[in-house]
Amino acid sequence: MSECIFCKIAKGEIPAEMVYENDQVLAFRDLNPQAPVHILVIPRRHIATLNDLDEGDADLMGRLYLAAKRIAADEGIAESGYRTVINCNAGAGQTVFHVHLHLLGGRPMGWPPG
Ligand code: DGP
Repeated sequence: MSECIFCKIAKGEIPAEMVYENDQVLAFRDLNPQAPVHILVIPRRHIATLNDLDEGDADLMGRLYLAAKRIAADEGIAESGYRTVINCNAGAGQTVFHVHLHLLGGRPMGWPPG
């Protein structure tokens, strides 16, 4: 998707503070952090929303979570605790239509989320 901002970050066309990359997944710091640690983990391939996943994406989605686990350890929040969130569609707060997992930590988290 040539207009997708996260595709542009994945291609290096827009700068981002990268914290992790592999052949399928990359992770960078959120531009508008909601916690001391706020990192977005995304697939390199464009998938607009969770609604667009199919059976063939099961391994890829597992890889997003494995990357999040690794980054949480690197960021020093694995033991204190962290939250992972994927917003799906506007009603849930999705503003960038390229699947991304928010990894948030470094402060106490309330529940339920807003
Ligand atoms: P969501 O609301 O779930 O779609 O989250 C989108 C997040 O993406 C939001 O927290 C802000 C972040 N974001 C938007 N544009 C950019 C950008 O150009 N660079 C970075 N690093 N983050 C961005």
